[in-house]
Amino acid sequence: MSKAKDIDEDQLEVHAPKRAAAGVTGVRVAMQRSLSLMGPTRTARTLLKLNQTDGFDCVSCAWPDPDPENRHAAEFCENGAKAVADEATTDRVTPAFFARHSIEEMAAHDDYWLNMQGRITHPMVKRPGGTHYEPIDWDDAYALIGEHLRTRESPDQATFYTSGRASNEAAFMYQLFTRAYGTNNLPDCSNMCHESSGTALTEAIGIGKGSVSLRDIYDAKCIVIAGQNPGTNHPRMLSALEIAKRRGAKIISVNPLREAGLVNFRNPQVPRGVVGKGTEIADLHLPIRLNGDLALFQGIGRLLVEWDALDHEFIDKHVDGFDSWREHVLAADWDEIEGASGLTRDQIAEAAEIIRESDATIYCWAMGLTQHRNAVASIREICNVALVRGDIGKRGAGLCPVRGHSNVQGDRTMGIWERVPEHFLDSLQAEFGFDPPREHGLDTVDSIRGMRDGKITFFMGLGGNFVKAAPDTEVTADALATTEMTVQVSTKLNRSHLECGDTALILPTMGRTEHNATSAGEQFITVEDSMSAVHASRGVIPPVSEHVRSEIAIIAGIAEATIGDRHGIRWADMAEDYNIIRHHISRVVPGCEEYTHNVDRPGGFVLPHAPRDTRTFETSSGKAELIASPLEVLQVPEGHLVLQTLRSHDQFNTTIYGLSDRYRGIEDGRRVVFMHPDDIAAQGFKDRDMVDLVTRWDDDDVDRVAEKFRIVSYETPRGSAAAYYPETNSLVPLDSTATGSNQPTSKSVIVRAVPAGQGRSDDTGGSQEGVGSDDSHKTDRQPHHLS
Ligand SMILES: Nc1nc2c(c(=O)[nH]1)N[C@H]1C(S)=C(S)[C@@H](COP(=O)(O)OP(=O)(O)OC[C@H]3O[C@@H](n4cnc5c(=O)[nH]c(N)nc54)[C@H](O)[C@@H]3O)O[C@H]1N2
Ligand SMILES: Nc1nc2c(c(=O)[nH]1)N[C@H]1C(S)=C(S)[C@@H](COP(=O)(O)OP(=O)(O)OC[C@H]3O[C@@H](n4cnc5c(=O)[nH]c(N)nc54)[C@H](O)[C@@H]3O)O[C@H]1N2
Ligand code: SF4
Ligand SMILES: [Mo]
Repeated sequence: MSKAKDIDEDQLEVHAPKRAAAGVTGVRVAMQRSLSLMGPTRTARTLLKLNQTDGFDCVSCAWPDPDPENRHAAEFCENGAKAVADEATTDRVTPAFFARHSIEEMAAHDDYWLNMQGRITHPMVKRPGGTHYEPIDWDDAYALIGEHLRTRESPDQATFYTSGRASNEAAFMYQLFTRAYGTNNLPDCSNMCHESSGTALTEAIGIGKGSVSLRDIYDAKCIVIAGQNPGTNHPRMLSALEIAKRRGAKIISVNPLREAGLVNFRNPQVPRGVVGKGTEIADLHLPIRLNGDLALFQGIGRLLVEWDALDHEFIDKHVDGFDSWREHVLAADWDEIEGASGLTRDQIAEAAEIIRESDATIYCWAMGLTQHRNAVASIREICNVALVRGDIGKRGAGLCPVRGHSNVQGDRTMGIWERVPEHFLDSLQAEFGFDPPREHGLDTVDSIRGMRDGKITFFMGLGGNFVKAAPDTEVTADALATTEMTVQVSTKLNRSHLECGDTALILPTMGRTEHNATSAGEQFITVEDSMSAVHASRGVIPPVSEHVRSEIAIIAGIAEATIGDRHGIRWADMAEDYNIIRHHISRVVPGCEEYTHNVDRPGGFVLPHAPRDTRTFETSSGKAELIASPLEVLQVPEGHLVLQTLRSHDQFNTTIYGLSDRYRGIEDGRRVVFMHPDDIAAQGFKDRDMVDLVTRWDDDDVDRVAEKFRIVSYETPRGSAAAYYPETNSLVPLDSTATGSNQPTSKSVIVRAVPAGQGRSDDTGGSQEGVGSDDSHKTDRQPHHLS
């Protein structure tokens, strides 16, 4: 009956990596996937409305849309189409499916199989001790949740996670419910994504969001792209880079890997891209060692100071802390910089030279920067360089953290944040007349600790796949299993339905592709992209089943069953007429005055951003803050590698669409570890050998193991390895987080490879060449940093 087979890793094929991204292959793959999952009618109905002003916002990444007058008829990329096909699939997971498959049996399948079963059609419950999910009425489900939440000793025993696909309306209602219930425990995927960016930017410029628009990208003279793989994760960014290139911009790529889209791009939307050679994107590629970015940007800073290539007028007027930063970078040691970055002084000078020549530079970054222990310091260093060049609040220049999930930025704007500012809580209080909790809540990592330690007994996920997205898979799974109740609002089956609490609910929801009518008529939702543009999104196809509900209806149902009309909040009315939610938003959320009106015009509106709009900075000094950070160098013991955990071209986070990481040449398998040929040899292995990956975290003295990975010889700096997320999440220790943001360090896991089968044995240390005695690994085998 099942629609897909589990992955057979023996089918793995390894080809030479591709140099160019997109082109006809991208179009072909997108169409094939769409037709096979959705059929021709749904393919046409959805794709023609994808990212159009009268259609729906792409469910994949947060890259912005061009102005309404400049949109193509096909304003999407291969991976946007795959995401739509994945949601709008015609396959269904029905009560009969759950009757056939016990939880134990489903758990024996892999994540690819789980997702391929299709869309969930009915609310389901697993009762304590149950082996199967059974159908449950919506009202009974709400009552069960309400009963549980009302009988907690403290609201802080519950935690409410959000994944970044939730609409602004759903997010606003969810945080309202959580706070009206009495807790700020609002962890979200952002805690694992751009938390480090938000922290660094708020300290540096007073606002945690990027400062550029799409027009700025077109107008930039130089664009630095660090720790980001746009060809796969933000594919239409390449179209914008192509425009910038044609207008003369220089592009610098900072990445351990030579990612296809950064090297060459064949735009499938223009004939020359389909048939021609495409556009060479990067003018300079810096193959940086993992976690070398702090050193690189200090090196660039040092050269800019030495060359006096600084915007003194801007610094005098707008910048605080310049003198101490200047002293600091002038003292930076070139040997250390070269060692930490793996780059030569000449390479760094070449980059600095391009930045010096440009009077408008944009700095883009993503997970390659945010998921390290010193991530906040590294991003601060990027801000430092941008600020001393005056590259903010002017055309063609600025800071551009490229967001992941399509509405992750909007969810934060709407108050999904365990540490939301006081003024937001004041507005909430003024609007709804209750006293919201003021104490900070728990983020993702602290929620896991809370569950593990028995302090949290209830987990709810508004979307997402918590157990696979979070670090330390086994620890997180055990933590969820200790809870009394887990509630997952989901579209598709995933591991978080199987690693669950005593009572577990699956509440199936409509996706963004589906149109949504209530007794008050057709409804639309709103979203915010990575560049602070907010606009409407209207679904176009019928909901998967008459039994699924919108996220907004589900939140309203749970709220009514839990707190009823305690604060006089009109939950049911909001769920009928989303304009009521938008009116509340307009009075609570800064920058959203006239929200109802502004979101409903083509292209929507752009939220205010003081540094971008007026070069003003809402920091304590009233100026942009330069901060000098000690140059930390990741120390890697002999025989060990730094492992980054990244995305293939055929997945969306924990959702595995297929088995083709086309650009990197990997087909029909996912358990691979990319290594430099010399590292392979030095560790006594050969290409394609099967290994286990082991990491030792001294804090708990536990070896974490991920088994059975094929070694693939790859162009990556020596000492820097790579493997796919989420297969490697079991290696990321829960307590290994970024200083200042508590974000898991998924891009710098210190591992050693051992022959397959030996990872779980007691004494793997001794079997490794170049690794000291057992005593030595207590001090050597974990990441620590020199100051
Ligand atoms: N198709 C698709 N699109 C997506 C997603 C998806 O899974 N699939 N996920 C969405 C989400 S939630 C997010 S957050 C974004 C993620 O978008 P990305 O951040 O592009 O995602 P990753 O695959 O994690 O890639 C990280 C990149 O950083 C590089 N890198 C790793 N470590 C370092 C380092 O220390 N320094 C430098 N300079 N580079 C480094 C890697 O080689 C890789 O190119 O994409 C979003 N879009
Ligand atoms: N090792 C490692 N770990 C990482 C990362 C990494 O790079 N390396 N990246 C981190 C990052 S950047 C992120 S953002 C997180 C992602 O963490 P999450 O956001 O938690 O994970 P996703 O895989 O995006 O969630 C997929 C699930 O969302 C549900 N879903 C899809 N669409 C909808 C919808 O419209 N509504 C609802 N209610 N549910 C829906 C489906 O059931 C699907 O199974 O993972 C983080 N974890
Ligand atoms: S770039 Fe991102 S938002 Fe745009 S179509 Fe592609 S996946 Fe969707
Ligand atoms: Mo993300």
